[in-house]
Parts: sequence; C-alpha cells; structure tokens
Amino acid sequence: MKSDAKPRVYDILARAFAQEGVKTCFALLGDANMNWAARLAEQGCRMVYVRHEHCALAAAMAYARKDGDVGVATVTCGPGVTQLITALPAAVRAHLPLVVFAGEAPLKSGWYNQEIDQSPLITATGAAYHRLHMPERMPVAVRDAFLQARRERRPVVIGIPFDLQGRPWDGPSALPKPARDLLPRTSPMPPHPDDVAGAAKLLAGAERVVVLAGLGAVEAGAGAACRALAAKAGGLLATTLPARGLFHEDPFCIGISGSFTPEVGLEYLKEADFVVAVGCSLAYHAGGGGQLWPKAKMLQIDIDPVAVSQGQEVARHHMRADARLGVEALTAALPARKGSWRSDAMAARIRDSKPDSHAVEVEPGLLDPRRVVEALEAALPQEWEMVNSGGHCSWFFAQMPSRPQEKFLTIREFGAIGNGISFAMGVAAARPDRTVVLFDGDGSLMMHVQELETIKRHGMNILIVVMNDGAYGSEVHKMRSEGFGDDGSVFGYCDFAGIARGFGLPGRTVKDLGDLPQFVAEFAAGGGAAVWDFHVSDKVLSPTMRRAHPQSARH
Ligand SMILES: Cc1ncc(C[n+]2csc(CCOP(=O)(O)OP(=O)(O)O)c2C)c(N)n1
Ligand SMILES: [Mg+2]
Repeated sequence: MKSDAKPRVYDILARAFAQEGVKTCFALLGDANMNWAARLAEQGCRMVYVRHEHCALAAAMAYARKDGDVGVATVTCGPGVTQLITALPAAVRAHLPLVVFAGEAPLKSGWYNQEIDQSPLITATGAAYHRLHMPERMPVAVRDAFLQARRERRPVVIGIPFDLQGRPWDGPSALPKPARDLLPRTSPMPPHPDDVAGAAKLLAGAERVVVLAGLGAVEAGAGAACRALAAKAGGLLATTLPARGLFHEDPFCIGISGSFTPEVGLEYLKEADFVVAVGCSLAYHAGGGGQLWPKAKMLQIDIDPVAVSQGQEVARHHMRADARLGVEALTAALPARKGSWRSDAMAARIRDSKPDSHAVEVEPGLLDPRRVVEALEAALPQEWEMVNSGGHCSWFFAQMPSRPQEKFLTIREFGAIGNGISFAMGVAAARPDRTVVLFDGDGSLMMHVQELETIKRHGMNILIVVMNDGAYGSEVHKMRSEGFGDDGSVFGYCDFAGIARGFGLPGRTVKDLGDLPQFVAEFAAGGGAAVWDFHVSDKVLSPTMRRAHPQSARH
C-alpha cells in the first residue's frame, strides 16, 4: 500500500462512506473504483467481491431489504455501469434504498475507451444519478446520496471520474455530519377520525371480508392488528407475495393473494364482498387486476393511498394512515357483529387442502415439483432463511405456509430471472450466522452461475435448491399451448451437481424425497454451501399456467 503524507480524494470518499455506517459493500473492481474500494476495506467495511456487476447490485438489494438500511455496491465506469441496467429497475420498483459508487471516465483525456454517457442510462431505470466533479464538495454529495436513498427509497448512483479520485485532497479535514444524524425523526401517522368513521360504516355493512396485508403492514408492525380486525369482522386474512408468512399461525389465513393463491384461497376470494388492503401498493399481481375478487369493494389503508395502480382502478375507499394505527382505529370503531363468515369447517379446509389438487402422472425417474416443495417444507429447519427467485417454478416454492414472514425474501419487481443467487448472497451477508436456502429454476441459476465461486470464496452458508425441469418452464408451456416447438425453451437436464463440484462446492442430484431429512441433517452439520438438483417433470403446470394456457396442460 502506497502511503502519501497527503490524502487523496479517494481516501476522503472512503471515509465519508465509512462514516455513513456502511458495513458491507458488494464490489467488482476496475480502474475507476479500485483505490476507493481498497481504502473502504481498510476502514473496516466487509467487501464481497462478486463476479458480475449485476450481482453486486442485486445482492445489495437483498441486503438492504434484510438489513433495513442502505445497501451499497460499487462498479467501475463504462462496462461496469452498463451491467447494472437490469437490476436497477427492480430496485427502483421495490423501493430499495441503495447507494452505488460508480467510477466515471477521466476528465483529463479527450478520449477514453470505457467512456459512455452514464447519466441517461441510469436515470432511464428510475434511479438517481449524480456526477461528482468538484472534489471539495464530494463528501457532502456522498452524504446527500445517503439522505436521498433513505428518503426516496430508491437507488442513487454517484459517478466520480477516476482522475479526480486520485488527486490530492485539498478540502477541509473534517467530514460533514453523516446522513443518519440529519434524517427527520418521524412518528407513525394516525388516521383522521372522519376517515375512520366512514371506513367503519362501510365495513360494518360487509359480510365476507378479507384483510390483505402487504410489506407496508410488515414494516409498520401491523400483523397483530390485522388479525384482530379480521377476527372482529369475522373475515379472512391474506398477504401479498412479499409479505407472505405474516399470518402463518392464523387458521383463517388463506395464504398469498395473487398469482400464487392456493386453490381454496381462490374460492374464498371470489366470494369476498370487501377487501381491506393494508400497507400494500395493490400491484397488478396481488389481485389479478381485480379479477380475484370480482364482487369486493376495496378500502385501502396506507400512508400513500392510490386509486389506480399499474393501470387498474384498485380502490374506491381510502384511509391515509400508518398501517398499524389505521387498522387499530378501524377495529375499535367497528361495531361488534352477529354473524361471521368464519367457521371451524372453514379453518379445517384451509389447513387440510393441498394448494393444488390437480392430478398429474409424472414420468418415471422424475419428480413432481409439488411433492418436492412439500418435502422441503417438512425437512428444512424453521430458522433457515428462504430466498425465492422467478420463473414458472416460483409458484411451487411459494407454497410453504408454515414459516413466518421474516424468514422469506421475495423481490420480483421487473420480473427478471437470474437474480436468485445474488439475492441469496445478499441475505447471507446480512445474516452471516444463518443458513440461507435459495429456491431457483435451472434457467435462472444458469444465468449467473459464476457466483457459485463467490459463495465458495466468501464461505457463505447457502443451500441452493434447483427445480430443474430442463427448460425455461415459463416459455415452454406457453409456446406449446400456441403450437410452437420446444426450440429455445427446452435444453435438457444439465448436471448442476457436477457444475457445483467444478466450483468446489458439494452437489447432489436428489432422486428420492425420502432422503431429504438425512441430507438436511448432514448439510446442517457441515455448514457451508451446496447445490441440490431436483429433476422435475415438465408435465406439472402451476395452476396459474394451467388457467392461462389450458392447451399446454394437455400436451
Ligand atoms: C432476464 C430475463 N430474461 C428472460 C426472461 C424471460 N423468462 C421468464 S421465466 C424464464 C424461464 C426461467 O427458467 P427457469 O429458471 O428454469 O424456471 P422455470 O420457468 O423453468 O421454472 C424466462 C427465460 C426474464 N424474465 N428475465
Ligand atoms: Mg426451468
């Protein structure tokens, strides 16, 4: 390490980041960020050096969601920045606070090979981009980036030309106050009494109520309040996909509402005449564009209520409030009712029904994905962290009703595959004392399989479960239903156990689900990471796929 008497700009920038309390940074180095990154590491920040910039950002997203603080990643200029473009829109839509330290091409030369106008690329994703071209102001600009990321809950990318980073520091020796000392201390927002009275009147007239909770309810600690409201209204509970598990112990929770709703839940949602949506943005998928509850009026309780979401008119009735305070006030104002939609028979039905009872005969030597998930649900310890990816198989992995919300991580915004392995790394970094289980598809895992090396090198505890149908399941079923061939969507069963071993990790192909308890016990005893490959039949369609593409089901 070269040590000049006079600090460089990158020294001060590293100190500014350290002062923001950055404990972990996901990084891939190049000329335009490596000096800064080395200095940040010297400040005590743990660096997770990944093998693709997309994965640095995606891991930081999961880290931010689990840690509850700002996620930090760093990339070099030009090609380092362009690799971020698939992850950023998801981070924007998932409202994740992130700060990305990106290099920029040097200002001093007339031409630079890796130069590209970074700002429009980044801002096209919905993230903020700030060029930092005045060294003396850079520490304040870093502080402001952290303030902006927290306040707007979105990614902020700062681009700093690397020739400026290498200059001697001529600014003041003291850093500005960190963002956390400046943030406004806000208290939960209570509802207006008129809104409470109006909502209580409406709700009192309803007979089949569903209380639907989203991540806003989770963040506000509104779980118990929602259960009390549903009990008083004699109604049922449901969650969005990211909030699943919030009511895992409640016998009247029908599970996830949306594309992943279990069979029985669909029936009940169809009968609902009133949905109280708590702390959820009413994304299209949460209610199938409203088709899941065709008869229901909707009351939304949220700090930022909306009439229209993702192109659909979603709620006519609103209460602006913190989720917990709003629900508690509504419960208190709701008159006691005589009848109830609830019954013991209903609770028994919810408990005993399979999420999907459709009969399918699978080929010998292949597994039924529904049975794979049942076996995993039974065998995996309750305290392990569960990470979900996308693809057709995600329907099956969503059917794990015994676990609490804080054990799951689901980020599905922007719908890109290939994120699972990065999300698992982000959770493993945020919870180093825990075991993380990633549920992924073969196509999705293959997209960033190089990160197995990162997982191995950093000694992360990650069990990767691959639902291997030898195909892009989401594509193959749709294409078959439209009479197309399998070209480009069927690849055959590649050997993930062998791939894992190539990266120095144990891998196995699980053939008999009866072996799982023993495999889990061995894995738990050894720790580290492993890849388990489950070869499943592509004859088993998720109910969502079956409904949308009935022709494919008959294939
Ligand atoms: C980055 C990206 N590329 C392509 C797609 C289109 N796509 C959606 S699901 C999917 C297949 C995923 O395959 P796999 O991970 O094996 O899961 P499966 O659907 O087979 O269960 C593809 C290619 C996408 N969503 N994101
Ligand atoms: Mg697949």
